[in-house]
Amino acid sequence: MSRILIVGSEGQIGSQLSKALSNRDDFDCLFLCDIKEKSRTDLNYFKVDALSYDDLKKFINDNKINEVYHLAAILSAKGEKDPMRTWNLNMNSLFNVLKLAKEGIIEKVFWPSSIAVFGNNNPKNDTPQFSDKEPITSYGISKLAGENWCKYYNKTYGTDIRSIRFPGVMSYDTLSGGGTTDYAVEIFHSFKSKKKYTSFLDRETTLPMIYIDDAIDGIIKLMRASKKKLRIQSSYNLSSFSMSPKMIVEELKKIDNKFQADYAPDYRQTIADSWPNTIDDTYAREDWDWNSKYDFKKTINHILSKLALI
Ligand code: AKB
Repeated sequence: MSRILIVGSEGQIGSQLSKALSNRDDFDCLFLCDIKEKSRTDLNYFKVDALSYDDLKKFINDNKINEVYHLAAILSAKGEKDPMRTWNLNMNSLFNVLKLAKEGIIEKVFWPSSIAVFGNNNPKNDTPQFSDKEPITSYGISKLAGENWCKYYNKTYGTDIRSIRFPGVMSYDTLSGGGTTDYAVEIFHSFKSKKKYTSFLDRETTLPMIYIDDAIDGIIKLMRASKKKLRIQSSYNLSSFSMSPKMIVEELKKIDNKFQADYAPDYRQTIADSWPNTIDDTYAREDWDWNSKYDFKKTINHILSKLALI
């Protein structure tokens, strides 16, 4: 049975993954860690710096952890404010986890990559698994390098590192914090507080997105899949639906026609323009039965009901 550690448990994905895992009974023990003093949850939380190999190793050894979900990262937009800090955190924390896997201290790792690995030279629609990758952000460069290192460790040292290239994740309670797709979470909070929302992406900018419940489901499915079936050793393309800021505004106006939004694209527009519009996720569907449950409308309705807005 697994003894699980979520590194970066207080972030957008970590906070929901810890809830989802704590409701399951197919593992022995769940530990959460992050660099914050306290967790927002009442789960088994510890402050551990993933950049310290010694601290991480001690924590993992002391608690006999064998499965790690390494989610700590600086995202695309925030990453551009300090590209070297982004590279340092994203890569060196991953190297620490990879090293522990190589040493046989941990048996299985999940690590998220992103559509940010793509750049301007791949097809924008149904971007294939093996398309060109010329990321334009420090975050994207770190995710692409990380993917290649995961593949290298799996092939060279026989480790079991699994990964998904996430689209923008839509959630309702934890903001993603520093992403180019954050508008899709922020807008609901403006709507709730009856404030006008100014989108930092233009109205028609269409990006691949996924609802948090589907994202969590994808992680758990991939981690529970048979290793023999996994053809992708780097990171799996994953798709759910695609949408633009205008599409959300139209849905919100149907509920309250006084809701106002305008558009003031900033540096994040260039990042969004370099990313795919839609993703081809055939490998994920074939290898581990990936199928999303939430389309655009269902996602909007779920978020609105979670925020008690409908
Ligand atoms: C971001 O916008 O940086 C992230 C991502 C797509 O990886 N949400």
